[in-house]
Amino acid sequence: MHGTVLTFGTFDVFHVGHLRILERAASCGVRLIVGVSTDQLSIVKKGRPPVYTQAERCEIIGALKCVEEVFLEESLELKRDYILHYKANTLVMGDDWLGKFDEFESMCKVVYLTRTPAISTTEIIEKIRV
Ligand code: C2G
Repeated sequence: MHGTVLTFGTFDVFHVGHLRILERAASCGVRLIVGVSTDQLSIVKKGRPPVYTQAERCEIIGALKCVEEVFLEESLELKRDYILHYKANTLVMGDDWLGKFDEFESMCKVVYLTRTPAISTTEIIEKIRV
């Protein structure tokens, strides 16, 4: 357990599934840096704008004890640049991305952690709606 851990996400309508993966990611190293997807990238990934703006999502993630630093993730194509820029030793992602980032194993350790079942921003929005 050493070095810088990097993870990415939209983290919209923050919930314990997000918290758990961030705390587990943080335990993989000395410091956790989080790339929070811009509103634009979230629209590309999810097909809808996030409920919380990028500024609000960065504020929430940045306030977490287990997070040392946050930055805006502009594109899914910039991971190599982000890994180099932050000199990350470990890239952590939820296992819904299993295998998708194996190409970076030449640069850093790639760890896929199991998602927390039965909770998602989409489900929360649906629950609130009814
Ligand atoms: N997550 C989780 N359990 C849940 C929901 C989400 O562990 N119930 C994890 C996801 O696996 C991801 C992180 O929380 O690692 C953030 O989830 P999203 O905000 O949905 O992020 P995503 O759209 O997967 O963005 O470059 C990668 C992308 O930006 C990742």
